[in-house]
Amino acid sequence: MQQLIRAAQRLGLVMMAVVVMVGALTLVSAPASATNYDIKMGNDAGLLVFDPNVVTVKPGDTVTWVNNKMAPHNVVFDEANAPGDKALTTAISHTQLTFAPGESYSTTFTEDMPEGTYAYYCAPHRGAGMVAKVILQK
Ligand SMILES: [Cu+2]
Repeated sequence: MQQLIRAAQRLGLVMMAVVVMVGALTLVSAPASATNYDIKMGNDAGLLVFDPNVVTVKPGDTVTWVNNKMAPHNVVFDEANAPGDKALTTAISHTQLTFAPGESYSTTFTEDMPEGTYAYYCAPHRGAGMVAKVILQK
């Protein structure tokens, strides 16, 4: 009988250890939830702006630019106004013009990208003030 009790106690300890370990693993491996930010190209009132024109993202987050009004638009990141080099700003730019409403493209900001403010503009409307930024915060 005592042996049985001891065995049951040991089993209880093992079960507790398993629960604690699984719990710890879950806490460590839980991925930070990635967020998607939609940015309208041309706001609802028909102004030549990105709306919103500033978004702050974390690594893993995605920014999606959606053609809204006053096309054509595009998204050009400028290495002079970004923490990354030309290769990076070229890689995250979308120079192809969008014409149709609802057309979109996305960029995911990743852990290997330097933290900071990434300024971008719409090439056809830069002079009209269609400029904006993505702030990558780690
Ligand atoms: Cu534009």
